[in-house]
Formats: sequence, C-alpha cells, structure tokens
Amino acid sequence: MTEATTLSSAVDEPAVTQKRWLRTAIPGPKSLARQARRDSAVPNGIGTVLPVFVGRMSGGIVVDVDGNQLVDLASGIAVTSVGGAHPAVVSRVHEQVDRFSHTCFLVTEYDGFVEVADTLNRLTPGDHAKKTMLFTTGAEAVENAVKIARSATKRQAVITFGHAYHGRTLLTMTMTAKNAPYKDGFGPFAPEVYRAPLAYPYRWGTTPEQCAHEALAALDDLVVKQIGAHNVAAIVIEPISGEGGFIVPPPGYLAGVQAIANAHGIVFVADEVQTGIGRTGAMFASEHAGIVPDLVVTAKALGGGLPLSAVTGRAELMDAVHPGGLGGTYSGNPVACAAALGVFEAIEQDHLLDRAREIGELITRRLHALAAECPWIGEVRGVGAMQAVEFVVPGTTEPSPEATAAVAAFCHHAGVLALTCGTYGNVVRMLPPLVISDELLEDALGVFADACRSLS
Ligand code: PLZ
Repeated sequence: MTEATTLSSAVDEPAVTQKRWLRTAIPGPKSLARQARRDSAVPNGIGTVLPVFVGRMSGGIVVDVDGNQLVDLASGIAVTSVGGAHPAVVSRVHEQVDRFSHTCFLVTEYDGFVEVADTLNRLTPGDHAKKTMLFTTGAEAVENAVKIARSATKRQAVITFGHAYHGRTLLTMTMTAKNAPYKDGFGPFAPEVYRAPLAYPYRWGTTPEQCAHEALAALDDLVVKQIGAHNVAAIVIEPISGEGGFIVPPPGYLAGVQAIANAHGIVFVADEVQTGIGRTGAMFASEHAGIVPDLVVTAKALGGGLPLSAVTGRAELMDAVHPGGLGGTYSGNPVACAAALGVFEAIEQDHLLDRAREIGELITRRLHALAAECPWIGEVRGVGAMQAVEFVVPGTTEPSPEATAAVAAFCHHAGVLALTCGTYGNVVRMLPPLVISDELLEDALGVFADACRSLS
C-alpha cells in the first residue's frame, strides 16, 4: 500500500488521489448550506466532531461535498480499518445485496452468518472449542455477553472498570464510566453493575508494576469482600480503553484480571469493539497481553462499515443459553456478513496486521520526537495503529482539554480528521485506516506537529 498514491473503486468517477487537498475553508460552503437542514431535522443530542458532509471515501482520504480531501485519522471511530470503500468489501456487498438483503437468521439461514462465525471462532485467542453469535451494534453485543455470562453462571453481578466505555443502551451506559455526555440525566441505571479502578499508569503516581499490583488488589477486594465472588457473573474489560483515553494497562495487569476471574469461576469478557480486527497489529489486542478471554466482543471494524457485532466464546458458555434466548431481527444481517468476509479477505491480502504495526512505529517515532519539544504533551501511548497523545498543562499532569480542543480544531481546519477522547477530554487519538500510505500519514503528522507548536 505504501507506494500507492491513487486508489480506484467501483464508483464511476476518477480515482481519488491520495493527497490532502483543500479547495475551500473547512467546513466549506456546500457543507454549511446543508447544516441548517441538518439542524432542523436532527436533534441537538447528537454531536458531530467535524460538520462536513462526506461525498466519498478512498484509502486514507475522506472527500467532502465541497471537494476537499481530508486525511482520515478517524476511520469512523475505528470502523473502516480497511478503508471506507475497500474493493473486497464493496464487491462482496454488491454481490450479496443483488441476491437478497435479509431473511432474519431466526427465520431462515444463510452461509455468510456461519462463515463469519467460523472465522471468528478460528481467529479469536485460544484453541478451545468456540461458538459465535452475531448481532448488530457493539452495545448490543456487550449486553448479550452479559446475558450469556449470567445464564451460564446463574449469577448476577457484573464488574467493569474506571474509564470504561461499553455503549449507550441502559446496561452498557451503566457499565460506561464517564457521566457526561453518556449518562447525565438518563438514570436510573441498571442494577448489579460494579466498578473497579483501572490501572492507568500515567495517572497512578507509582511505577507501572506498583500500579498493576495495587489495581489488582482493589479488584480482588471488590470481588471477594464487597460483592462476594459467588455472586459475580462477569468481569468485562477493554484491553485498551478506547473512549476513556487509549489507556494501555501495565504489563501483567490484564493477565492478573483474568487470573482473578478464573480463580472464582467468573466469566472473563474482553470488549474488543474498538481494539479488535487488526487495529493494534494483532487480530485482537488480547494477544499482546497473552490473555485468553472466555468471551470476546467485536463490532466496528468487523463489518467494515456495515453494522455487525459478535460475541465469540467458549462453546459451553455460549450453549448455556436456552434455545430462543439469543436473537434479534437484524442479527448477523447477510449484507453485513458479506462485508465482514471482505474485511477478513482485505486484512489477509493486504497484510494489514503488518501494516498496523508499521503505522504504529511511524506514528510513535514522530510523536515521541514531538513530545520532546512540546511541553503540553504529557504522554504518547498506544499499540499499533491505535495511538494517542495526552495533553496536560506544561510542567504538571493536570489535564488540558483546552489544548486538546485547540489541537483538534487546528487539524480539522487544515484538513486532518483527528478525534479526541479521554475521561478528562484531553487526549487526541489517531485511528487511521490501515490502508493509509506513509506519505499521507507523514503529512497528517506534520499538521499535528504544527498544531502542537501553535500552543503556548
Ligand atoms: N465498546 C470499547 O468503543 C463504541 C462510541 C461512539 P456501538 N465506541 C464509539 C459514541 O459516542 O456513541 C464502543 C466501544 C467499546 C462498545 C462500544 C459500543 O459500540 O456499536 O456504538 O454500540
């Protein structure tokens, strides 16, 4: 991919040049003209990072309706990891939609569903017997992982962590850590959800080893003393917290969490909705930590832009639910399954796991050099093509959401689509599509560096 400067697609238009290119201010006049209609038709409750309307996506480029070419460092929040219109996804989607778009797997069956399940059973960590159930959204899959764990253990309590994000439905919103904007005013929340502190090395104030040790002691206390281990159905954790700030836990921590779960017959669930399907340079982030979750939750990049999610896990757990206990009208929609098979094909054909690691190395090299000259950068962290910068008030560890917002705005106006995240709103994250070229990435990182230099 690195040598490619243009990418063609099925759209009957010239290929999109893989170059950042601004014709107008961002947002441009055509986006602005659409905004009034959007504002009157769509509620204020849905915020938009960058109010530009998109006309096309190709490789590492998002083309807006004004013809501006933005560098994509978002991938629609870690969804279009193989690009927004990868030929392997596009052709399979076309082929499937020409045949049929839906049957409901609860009514009649189709091959794509079983093929995606088989593939996830093969690719997820561990060589034990596994089964997969498909759903539509990440939140729905997390909810179902909890249902499966409760059904299998006959227990009710669910443990989640500080800085966690698991979705916006009642249960997953309850499991999510941050109040605003996700939970504020939406209570009462679901019962039997407990929260342990997350090992967050940068903010723990000790060595990483001590951080892991103390956070595990707190989890053990919660399980054994506060809830009672025999009441705990599941421990649910993101191997790297996504919305919470791309928090990479210290070595040994995730294995320690798994050990506590295993010791008490608690179902250990990895929420790999943001980290999974190649993002971190391994198919699953769990692999970096050497953990083997009982259940793995995937979504986002799985469907390559079409809504598809999954719970994959130990066959005996998955089969603990009574027939008819799992379902959903759109669960494992055939077009979304076709897209997922295209995603798996693209990852293999384009060597995108290797590419995610290369992207990670390139970004880390540039960001560490930048951190040495920019006092607003508190920490650079991430794994593979999931990298972030935490911004602080210079000379302190006090979060600076202001600097973060300023850097993001600078990038947006220069045509680089970067996202923020973090419990304190002080993290800029980079989630480029894995098909982005080195040249485009270097260009975007140059803009990011200029944005950091403009602080002070
Ligand atoms: N688990 C780890 O990252 C979704 C949220 C966007 P859904 N993250 C993006 C927003 O603000 O709504 C996410 C995640 C992890 C679960 C989910 C939920 O996935 O497909 O959005 O339901």
